[in-house]
Amino acid sequence: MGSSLSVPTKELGPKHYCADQTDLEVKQIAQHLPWYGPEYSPHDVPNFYDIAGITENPKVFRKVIDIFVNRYKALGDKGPTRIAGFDARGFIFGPPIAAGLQIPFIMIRKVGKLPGVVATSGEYQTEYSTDESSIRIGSVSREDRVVLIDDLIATGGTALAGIRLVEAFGAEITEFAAIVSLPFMDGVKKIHEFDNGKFKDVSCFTLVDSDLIGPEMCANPPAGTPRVLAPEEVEKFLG
Ligand code: HSX
Repeated sequence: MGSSLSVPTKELGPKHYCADQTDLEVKQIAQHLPWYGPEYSPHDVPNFYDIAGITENPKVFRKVIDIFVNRYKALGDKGPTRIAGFDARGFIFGPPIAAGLQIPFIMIRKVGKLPGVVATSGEYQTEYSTDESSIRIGSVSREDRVVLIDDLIATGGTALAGIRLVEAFGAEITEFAAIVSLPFMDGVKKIHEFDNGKFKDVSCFTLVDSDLIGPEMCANPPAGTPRVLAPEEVEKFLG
């Protein structure tokens, strides 16, 4: 059974929303988002936010899912008919939200992974890579209303690619949502300003601003700790 948990929302600009960062639930979720510096992260970014801090805590994970489920339940008849998750970490949050709403979950996959006939976005830049996304023909139709979900929005490149793809199917976009936002990277602006404002009416909602995740959440091990271990080295490392 889900809860009725919801968090107050603030409007940052037209169609740009975030959870109230002073809300205690939001603060608690932020306390489950450790970050790693470049030496201990898979990418060369100053702060790599690790949503494993949420998924490894069932109560907090549940809260995050409930917040999104209740946000979209509240739309009633106008609520989404599909949740679309981004490869890969949108695949962690999307399915339980879709299951909670009893609607299908669909995959926005990196190119070259899906079977069948696929629509692809073309290449785009993200915070740290060049990617290309795809959706299988048949997973979404022009009758659908779609929420797109990812773990994090930085430059907005990934979100924009997904929005362009879903729009190509003729579906209505209910919202793009992410758990973490890096506000200084202006990802939502990129979405709203694309192609002379073609997606200016796409609602964007994020739960936790990176500003709320302070230095105390740095999870780097002591300097000099090896970054990668072979299986036979693990036992000795653990001591
Ligand atoms: C990360 O980059 C996240 O999981 C998102 O999928 C993506 C966000 O970056 P950006 O496209 O907003 O720059 O891997």
